[in-house]
Amino acid sequence: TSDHLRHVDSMGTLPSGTGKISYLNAVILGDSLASEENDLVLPSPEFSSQALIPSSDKYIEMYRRSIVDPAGFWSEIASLFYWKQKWSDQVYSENMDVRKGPINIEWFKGGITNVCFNALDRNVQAGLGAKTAIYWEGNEPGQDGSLTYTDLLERVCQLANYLKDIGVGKGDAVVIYLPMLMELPIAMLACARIAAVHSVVFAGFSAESLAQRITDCKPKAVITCNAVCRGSKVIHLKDIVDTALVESAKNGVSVDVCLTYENQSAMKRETTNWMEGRDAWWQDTVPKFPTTCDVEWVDAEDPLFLLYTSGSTGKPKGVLHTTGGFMVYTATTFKYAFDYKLSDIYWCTADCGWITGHSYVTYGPLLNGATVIVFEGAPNYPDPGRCWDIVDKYKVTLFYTAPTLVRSLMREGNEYVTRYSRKSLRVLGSVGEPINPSAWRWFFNVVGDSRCPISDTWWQTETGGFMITPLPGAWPLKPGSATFPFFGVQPVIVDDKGTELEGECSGYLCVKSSWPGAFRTLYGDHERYETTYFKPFPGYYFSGDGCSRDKDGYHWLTGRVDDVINVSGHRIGSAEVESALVSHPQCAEAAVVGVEHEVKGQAIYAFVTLVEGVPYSEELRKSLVATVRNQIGAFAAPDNIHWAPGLPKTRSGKIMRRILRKIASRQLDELGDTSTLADPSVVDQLIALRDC
Ligand code: 6R9
Repeated sequence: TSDHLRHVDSMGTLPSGTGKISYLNAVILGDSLASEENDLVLPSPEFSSQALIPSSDKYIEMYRRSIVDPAGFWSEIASLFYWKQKWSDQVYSENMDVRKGPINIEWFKGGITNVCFNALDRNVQAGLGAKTAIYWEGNEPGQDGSLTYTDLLERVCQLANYLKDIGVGKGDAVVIYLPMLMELPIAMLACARIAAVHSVVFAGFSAESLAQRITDCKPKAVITCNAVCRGSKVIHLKDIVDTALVESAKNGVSVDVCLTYENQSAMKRETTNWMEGRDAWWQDTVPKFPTTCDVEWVDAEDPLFLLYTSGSTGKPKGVLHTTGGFMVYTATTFKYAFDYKLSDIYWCTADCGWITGHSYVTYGPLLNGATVIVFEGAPNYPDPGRCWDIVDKYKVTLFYTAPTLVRSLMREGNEYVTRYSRKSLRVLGSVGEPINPSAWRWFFNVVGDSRCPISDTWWQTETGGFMITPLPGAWPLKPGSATFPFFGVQPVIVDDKGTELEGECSGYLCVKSSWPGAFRTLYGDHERYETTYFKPFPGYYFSGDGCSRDKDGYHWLTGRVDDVINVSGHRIGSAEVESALVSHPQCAEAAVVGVEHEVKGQAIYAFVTLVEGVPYSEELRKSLVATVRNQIGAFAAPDNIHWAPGLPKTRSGKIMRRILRKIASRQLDELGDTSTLADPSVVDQLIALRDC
């Protein structure tokens, strides 16, 4: 058995109080406030008694089984889904060790199924046809809509038929560039139904970023809408797509069809730029197709979708997820981490442009037959009470969001929260970055009225679903800790040399052996997949995150250890921002680091060296920031441009980001050894220019 399991076993007596955890400071949910002194928050007996996993004993029993017998554990769960044909006797096969040959992960191979069928047809057949699948809430309060499972199935079938009609078939890519309209999950599911591979691009990405992704995956069609309102701004998405398609055509990738939804509240069709022959209005074409559509049955290992994400170097990576494992894993993690019941109303504030919106707006919840809220607007529009207004309006029971949103609403004061009832809330969730204990406490005490457990879910685009997460009802929580691994997940913490650390420790977070939701490759670049994730610590999947484990076995994520910056929960590669900056004609060189930010978690801080003879100016600063906005998207714009006559480099020419991080965060007494720099005097020059 694994070390982790031994570790869990050694605490097997929880929560009776005879285990390793000291209960001196424990509070029972609902009994009193979680505060600085009370660092353990126990689920209330009422919550635990109704929970799917009511005790740590039950967790330990299931966890043990999942590690000792993964094939048995996961095939029992997978049998709850519809398979046209069962998988082969070998439930999974894996090689996660680069020393033993190519990395290869397969789950339920030979099994024939379809994720859309399981999310929609199966639920309708089970009698959920009249249940609300999606409540849609628009940008303006009062704009709303809803679809039952039967409605959703019909809409998905119409679009699937349309896509087939224009020639999209099994294995073809479709790029989706849509805001949070119901049409976004509809488009994802329609692709899944006909075995097309969707690649959703977050609608905050620039034309250039969109073009880059289109060029990489060569879609048969792009699905978009003409415009969207975000808060009080109107954004012309179709124009962005038009520009991107011109750009990708220059790279030799031309797209034949651009299906455009007319988002009437934002823009009328008459004012929308149009290319005859290529562009089609969704409303004019899709509803003409039949409301039933045969399912394209696929192998469990056939691709389901591609999602581009940022790495520490180079261009964005196309993370590829396949069908069977992703389906089983997202549905199961959703069910247990939120203690899901059929009567729940679930709201995840993430956009479907990110992995959270794939796994936990669309697939995980709908596979469980859940009612999901899709919110198009901004959480602080028309005022910072909007989220709680929506919670009361739809009687939301499960609310899943990001620490950056919690912190930004916390700053607005409790009044915006307490004026709403929120009594429907049952479980809260957090994702995207470590949640700091003070934000955790505010979320717990103020939003959840000290009643609702918080599932702080650690996972990644690459992992497909939750990896380390509380199961509400099972474990006492610690504010700021993601607690323990999900079933079947074996996290290990290693040192520089890749040696597994035991007990209380801190190091690099890796995972030993595969889980069904794991990504299978980076699209078109299996070598980069192996190099980035499996070579740093042979034998393990390397997450890129730092982590410590405390004396009670709780996991505490400490942030990225590579050059990925996490701004408001969005992953941004420093190399991408640097390459945008150096594309500016007056920029000679740039180095980008993350600095702590009160609301966003991290902010982008850029050191910029100008072309010889170009003077610093406010105007130039603005134009550099605009370049990043245009090339990546507004969310990646640097908060700071620090003029740099030179950058600190080693004699071999490597930029020492460690030093830049210290200068950026004003920790000048912690610069460390600068003697190995090719020119140590650049450090003093940078310090002198820090407030210019
Ligand atoms: C799901 C998602 C992944 C990175 C990951 C880590 C950070 C996400 C976290 C968390 C601490 C949590 N992260 N959830 N850190 N606690 N609960 O966000 O995927 O966009 O790929 O980002 O986000 O640094 O490595 P993705």
